[in-house]
Amino acid sequence: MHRLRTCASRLRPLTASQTVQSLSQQRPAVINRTLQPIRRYTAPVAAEPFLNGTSSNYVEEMYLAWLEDPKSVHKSWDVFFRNANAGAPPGTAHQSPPPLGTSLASLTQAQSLVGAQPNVEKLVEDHLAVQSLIRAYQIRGHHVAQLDPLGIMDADLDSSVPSDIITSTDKLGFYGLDESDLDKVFRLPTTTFIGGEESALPLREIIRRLEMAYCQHIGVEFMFINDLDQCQWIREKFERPGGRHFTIEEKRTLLARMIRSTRFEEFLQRKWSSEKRFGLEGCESLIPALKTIIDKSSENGVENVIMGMPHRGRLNVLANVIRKELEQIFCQFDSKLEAADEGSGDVKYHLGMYHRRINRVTDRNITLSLVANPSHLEAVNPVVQGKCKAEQFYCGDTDGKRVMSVLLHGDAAFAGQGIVYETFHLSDLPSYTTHGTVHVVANNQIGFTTDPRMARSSPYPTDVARVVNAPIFHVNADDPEAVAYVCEVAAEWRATFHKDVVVDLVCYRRNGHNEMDEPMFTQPLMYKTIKKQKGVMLKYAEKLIEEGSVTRQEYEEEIAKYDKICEEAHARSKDEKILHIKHWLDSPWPGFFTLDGQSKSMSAPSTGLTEEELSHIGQVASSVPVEDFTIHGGLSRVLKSRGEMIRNRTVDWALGEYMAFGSLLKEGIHVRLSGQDVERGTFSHRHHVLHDQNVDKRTCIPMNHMDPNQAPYTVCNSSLSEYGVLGFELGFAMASPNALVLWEAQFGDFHNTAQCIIDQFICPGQAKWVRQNGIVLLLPHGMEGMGPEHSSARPERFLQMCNDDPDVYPKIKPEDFAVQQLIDCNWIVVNISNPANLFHVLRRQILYPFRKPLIIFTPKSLLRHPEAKSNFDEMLPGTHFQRLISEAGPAADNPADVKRIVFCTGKVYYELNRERKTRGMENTVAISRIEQLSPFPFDLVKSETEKYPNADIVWCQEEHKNQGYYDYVKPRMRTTIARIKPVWYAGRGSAAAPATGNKKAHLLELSRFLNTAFDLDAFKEHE
Ligand SMILES: Cc1ncc(C[n+]2csc(CCOP(=O)(O)OP(=O)(O)O)c2C)c(N)n1
Ligand SMILES: [Mg+2]
Repeated sequence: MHRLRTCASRLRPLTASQTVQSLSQQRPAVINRTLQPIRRYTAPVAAEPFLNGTSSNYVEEMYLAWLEDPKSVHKSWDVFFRNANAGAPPGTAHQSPPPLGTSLASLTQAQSLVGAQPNVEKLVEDHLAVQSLIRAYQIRGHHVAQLDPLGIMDADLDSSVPSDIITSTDKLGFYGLDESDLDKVFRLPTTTFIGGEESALPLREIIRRLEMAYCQHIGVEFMFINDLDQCQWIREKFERPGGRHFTIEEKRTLLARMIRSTRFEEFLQRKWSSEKRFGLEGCESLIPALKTIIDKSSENGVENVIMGMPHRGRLNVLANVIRKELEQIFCQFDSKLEAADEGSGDVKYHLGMYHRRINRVTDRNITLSLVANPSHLEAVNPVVQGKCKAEQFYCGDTDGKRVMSVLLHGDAAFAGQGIVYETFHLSDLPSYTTHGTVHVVANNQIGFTTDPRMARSSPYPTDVARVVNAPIFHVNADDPEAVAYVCEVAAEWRATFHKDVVVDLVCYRRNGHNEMDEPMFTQPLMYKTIKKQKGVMLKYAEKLIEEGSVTRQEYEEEIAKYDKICEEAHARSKDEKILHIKHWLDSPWPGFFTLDGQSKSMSAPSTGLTEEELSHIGQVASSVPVEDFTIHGGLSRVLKSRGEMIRNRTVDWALGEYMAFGSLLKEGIHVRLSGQDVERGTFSHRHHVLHDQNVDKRTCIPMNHMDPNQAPYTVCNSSLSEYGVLGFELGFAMASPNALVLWEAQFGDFHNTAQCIIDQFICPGQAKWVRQNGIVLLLPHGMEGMGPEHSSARPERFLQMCNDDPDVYPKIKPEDFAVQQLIDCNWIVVNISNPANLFHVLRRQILYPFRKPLIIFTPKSLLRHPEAKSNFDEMLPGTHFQRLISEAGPAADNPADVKRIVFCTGKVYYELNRERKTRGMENTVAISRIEQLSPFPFDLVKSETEKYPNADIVWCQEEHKNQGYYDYVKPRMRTTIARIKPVWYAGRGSAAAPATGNKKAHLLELSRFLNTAFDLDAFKEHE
């Protein structure tokens, strides 16, 4: 389907005498005009009846010009403004224009056409019409731009032509104009740059220039941006006549890049025709597009580009943008090669990469990394942003001038995946902004087999970007120069405004979804057209040959040169005997590992602190470290009670966390805590940011007043997004091992809206990509009678994904047991029952010479529980994290008398303890707390069970039987005791929901399972 695109071409060409001449006065510079403080004048003219809506803008501009220089406007306006300012009543300020005097004799014939109009009202109306016509192109010109290389689809899914875009002369009627107006000259408003040096143009030329700017191979969508300077900037980039002139050298570079992009895919196709590679055919200009963005950004001072992208063209990007050695890519196609590294690895089109090299265009160093990602489309977006933010943070790049992110998208995924929106919403938040991301959409107008009309409700796949006022440049990907131009503008936009921008490369997909896929089943007509479509490289080469920018011989030589490079790399790839996933690391941590990628040692120093350090941190935590700062009365009481606790050498949960963060900061470790309402803490226990009660927005973070040489502490309330923010923090933690990065869920159950980050990145990240990560998840958890939500952080899900074998007792030397288990595990899952253990586990996270994700189920009622406190003695040098807290009461003194050992974890311990006391069973029942659920403390559980030979074994949990920990611990406990005894269950029965919504039922369930736990006959009948 072709729309009627232009009318200028059908209109009479301009004659020399009609070309534009400037009016007698130069227009004041745009910036001066646009920055005028008075945007709404209040002079009496405002009351004129014909001044409505858009017309008032036009008159306003003229009025401002008249104020500056009365001669700068037409005589009739001069008289009008004089009369109006003198107080003429509305409707009477207008007088017919005086006859042209001799001083105006130098005006051109064209001007006199306008000036000679007998009716000034008509003159005003026509000018207003032209002004709104210009505005119509700026707003809606992209709807008729020629964006689809195939010419069969409308990029906006709408074949209608806006009625205010002039596609035939009769459409001039919409504006009250007709063909006879085409040669009249109209003064141009300051909101357009189509005039270049001219301030007025004949209507015919105005339309022609608007079509050139907005309706060719580039469709610019930007008029929704509510910042005038930004709009003016874009208008200038696309409207200025003459456009971007490419030098011969630039054209040849562009062609060379097209050749690499195209021939790379052809090479893979020749060698491995039946292998999936998600080729770029149909969107080959993606490679020059990315290279242009990188060149331009490097020119503007960027040294480090972090990229994220899906499957489409990924190998090509690795080869031709990141410049991964070709042999490393090719050997991934060799199915016989064995993997050298531990872990299960990943398919080649998911792997990441990191490369530092010289940018040949700018001759500057540049580091490029492509972040490894799962199949889950768009999931990598927040991860890239987090990594980018971290890299900016560590190099002190506070405004994103040195480090930037580039995100690539598919059209269907960009429109369909909510994470795109969530990530956009991080883009301008102080603790999450990366100061502008360049987004590139490989818009092949199809998603797998689904037509865009079935895949989105928005006109373009890119509309989501409008929420953050990002300009969107749609471009026909079969026009490499147009592509290169919008990419230059996009990079400049980012460098100028430090905001997001989108390049929508409208292209097609020459093959099926992958190389084995038949597209004709579902898109027969589209693919018939595609089969006839000449490739973009060929088209561009022919254009350059024809215009003499390159000879055919040079073109063929360039092709032969690149083919040879591929062939030679292919030959070398055959020498590779083994696959190294390590070569595909996107975030190396120099110096953290040994040269062959191992942890430098097997042990960690004690996680304890000296008495002085504990007291000092405690003092900071209980004081306001700045002068004249008024805190809330309730907070004063909190700080006072903290002070008392410190004097008594005790800590509660908040202080345990404080001690861990504070000490790490003092040791130079950056700590970053992010999540919803983390600054105060959802449960109002943390208070890491103090707010002056008398001065708006005056805050203080005592943690940053610890020591002059400390590392900075970042604590930030996040947007209400789990998927986006957890992904972001994971990315932040990827950049350096020397930071404790924590994400806290408001309540643990909300993590499931970030499930993809947990399932695809955190749990298997090291196995897939040999990439360690020490992110900490704080997940408030516990059955407090609050109903099905807000209760369970779903421990069963995390435990089910642990990689330790339930049926095998690990063969590890006793002295290495704890550490080796951690090295082998995919993540650590803990449910901690006291503040000292929280303190240790957080410090251990950093002091160990390797990194593992740490999942902590954190308490709610224990935050203020009088028994859930720890003594300084439990945190002094020599103390450490307790994987299991053994019974320490009377039962431990006479173990032979103990009839039952109850194993449990977390908060239920306090309920069990109270019940045991009530029942007076301290001598007969031992209670043992498993604090580190995974890796399972087989060794400690073993000695604990052996200590009580006459006791039966019970696992007690407050969660329902099919949830919580039971399914995880039971087989491991059975393995530990060589299955000589049963492991009984005391807890809630199986259920669909995590908790009852009825408080009474909740309490009844609690008393029932406590009863089971202490009824020594409870399991007799089952034996
Ligand atoms: C979250 C998610 N859902 C579904 C899929 C399966 N899938 C793989 S590619 C694809 C189509 C993607 O279309 P588009 O984003 O336009 O990219 P293209 O393949 O056209 O480049 C789908 C649905 C996936 N990978 N991720
Ligand atoms: Mg697509």
